[in-house]
Amino acid sequence: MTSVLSSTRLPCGNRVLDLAHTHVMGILNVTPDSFSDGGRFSQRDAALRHAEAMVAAGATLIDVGGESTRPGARLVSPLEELERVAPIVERIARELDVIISVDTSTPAVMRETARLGAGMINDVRSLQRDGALDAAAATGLPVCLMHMLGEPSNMQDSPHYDDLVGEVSGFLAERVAHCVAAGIAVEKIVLDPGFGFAKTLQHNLSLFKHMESLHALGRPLLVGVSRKSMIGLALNRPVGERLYGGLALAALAVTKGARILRVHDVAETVDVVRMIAAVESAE
Ligand code: 9MG
Repeated sequence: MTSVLSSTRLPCGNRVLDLAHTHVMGILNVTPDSFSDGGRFSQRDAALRHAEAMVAAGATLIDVGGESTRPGARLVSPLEELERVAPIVERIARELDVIISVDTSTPAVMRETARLGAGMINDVRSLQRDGALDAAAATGLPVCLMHMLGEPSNMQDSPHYDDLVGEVSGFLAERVAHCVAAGIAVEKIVLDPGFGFAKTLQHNLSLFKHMESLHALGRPLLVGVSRKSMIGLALNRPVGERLYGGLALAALAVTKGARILRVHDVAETVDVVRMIAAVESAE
């Protein structure tokens, strides 16, 4: 397995993530349609129960997001996003033993959720929104920078690359430089190729195949492919039938050195990670 990390310890608020091995990050979407069978309070209870189940299944991080990043998704206001995310972050921080990652590009959400106990910022826009670099730096939290071109509303409009891996790597290297200039220590940065973001099926497959090239950037990699259309298109499967394809990619990602897997199906993915670890640790 490939590893060029100078340190494997990633401080995430009041917890430390040991990146010597791969972790599973459970996805917790708190958009209005995610837990839709009741009023706001029962939706929050349902979200908390789902987080609790993912932690029991072995997730060491929970990624809480209040804005959909699917292709064509509409933007929500900072206030609406904060109202969705903040109460859940606060309750998870109080009630569960897990690192909370907040999936946001919004400076006010970064600042407030850090105050409430979040341990990581996961920004699909790589801190490119006005004020995001400064807000993330002020929290002192680690950040996940992801490759995407454009916005979720237009990113799938004929994406084109002359040198896919070189351009993804160059983009991430440039974002790392901006972070460091803004006062975010390089040791606090996690990188993500951004599968499904501004990429065709062939782009996604090729980037996955050559993922190891991104280790040259010297930072841990997070991979998110769970239930995504690259599985649907490769196997001709609707979203409800993408588990086995996703687990195959999870296993491949681990062997290619990914340190965090962002997934819906936590228990199944934890088994994949543990099984690989059992083989790796054999004589
Ligand atoms: C929020 N979100 C959806 N897909 C994602 C992915 O692949 N990586 C990261 N970091 N975040 C994602």
